[in-house]
Amino acid sequence: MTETIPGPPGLPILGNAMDVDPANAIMSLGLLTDTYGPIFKLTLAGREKLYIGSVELMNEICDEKRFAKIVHGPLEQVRTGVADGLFTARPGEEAWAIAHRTLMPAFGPLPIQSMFDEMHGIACQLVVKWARFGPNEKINVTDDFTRLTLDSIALCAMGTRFNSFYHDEMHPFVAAMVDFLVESGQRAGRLPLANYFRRTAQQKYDADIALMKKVATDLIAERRANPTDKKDLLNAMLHGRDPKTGQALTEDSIKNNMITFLIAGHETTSGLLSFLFYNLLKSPASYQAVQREVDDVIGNNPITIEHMSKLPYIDACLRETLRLTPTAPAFSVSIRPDSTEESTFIGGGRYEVKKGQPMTVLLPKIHRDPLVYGPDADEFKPERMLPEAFSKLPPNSWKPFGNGSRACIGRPFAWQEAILAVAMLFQNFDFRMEDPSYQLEIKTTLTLKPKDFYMRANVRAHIDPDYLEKTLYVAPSKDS
Ligand code: FDE
Repeated sequence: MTETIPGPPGLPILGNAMDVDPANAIMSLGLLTDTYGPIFKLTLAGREKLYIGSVELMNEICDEKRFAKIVHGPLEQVRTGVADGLFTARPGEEAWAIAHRTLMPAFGPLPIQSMFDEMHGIACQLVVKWARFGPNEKINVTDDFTRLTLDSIALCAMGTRFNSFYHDEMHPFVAAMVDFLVESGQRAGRLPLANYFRRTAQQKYDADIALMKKVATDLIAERRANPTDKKDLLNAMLHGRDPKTGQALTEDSIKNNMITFLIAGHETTSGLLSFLFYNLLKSPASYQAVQREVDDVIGNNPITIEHMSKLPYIDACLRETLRLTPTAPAFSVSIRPDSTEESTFIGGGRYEVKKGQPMTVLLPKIHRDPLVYGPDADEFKPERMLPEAFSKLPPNSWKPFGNGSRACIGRPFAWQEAILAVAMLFQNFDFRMEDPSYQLEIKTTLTLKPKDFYMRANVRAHIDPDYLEKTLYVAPSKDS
């Protein structure tokens, strides 16, 4: 039997705009699930949209034979900046297929492993900074992880140093990007005419896009002027050929994807590391288990690529963090555009979905479905993500990297970067919360981050105070 999909009553013209907190869209949508159930509808910017909050429905709509990614809402606005780049391309756009096939190999397991030394070098800058800070300096956690992840993607994928650790201010790309993402989210909630009349906001939006384009254009020009044979992403963009059609990426596609990788390649990983430290500082048993694992597996030895696959507890903590706070918190699908059906039914025939109607999965809700994760679904328990338990999770119940052909291309990159950072930081420091009574607040800029989260770091007692100086600055003698 078909059922009417529930939802809050809307207002004329505005629809349900007042039901979503623009500063915290995903979290306020999650709250609506508590009232209306695992599927509900909202009319936003004149369009009826569905929201999904249970694994049962999620599992059905992850079927790529029936459904495909749809670009709408904030993502549609992000296209103003990066058009048909990988993240924002609509299904069927040729530029996506060409870029996807051309760039996949640059993010395969071997190239990622070959980035280890550069990732390690950037992580060393973070370790030195916090060691020099000493135990009393207040660490702005998300800012320093943003420096780490932005500098890592810029160096490993594009061969350039942003040197964010040597500046008080973040690289100008970051401010332009954050403002661009926030404004994209807000524009999506306004009617087109309302955007047209906001001239100052429009000028700022255009200026932010221009700045990001300039960063990308300069990086491309620099590489063209100083060619290398490094097998990195930028060279794959400039010189790679689509294995299927033999085509190269167009100039526009190169720029759009440079910006896409700079954005996607750091925001989400920075949030992941920040939430991880929050979780560990709130759960002493897990904190100690991470510490023990690092001491047992690595001890005081230099960290190497071989260690990366030998830290299952850190792995589980990262997975559990992305379960509770998936830093890319939603994605949307709809009936495949090449389908001949005008509508279809989900939920055992209960709910009718129309062609072109977006269904947005609310990952923080999916990931806390009590039918899968039990009554303690809201708690941080990395044990449920250890390899054996993880492999037994039902399909599509943990999807922080998205779905199918449109899933995250940067996953192995982000994973190696995160494990390395956690291992190095725990090898060298003891951490504590700056304010032990800190209550988690989430800041949304399309991605999630903890708000106003600070901690302090002491170099661990058994570490020789001169150790960092020696290991980092005394060059090995030529014959050693
Ligand atoms: C993608 C992605 C996704 C999907 C979305 C949709 O569907 O809409 C997701 C969910 C994600 N991603 C997530 C994430 C998380 C983390 C940590 C990350 N991510 C990281 C990273 C890094 C890098 C480099 C990246 N990332 C990138 C990327 C890209 C390019 C994309 C698009 C893909 C295609 O092809 O489409 C993504 N990513 Fe991520």
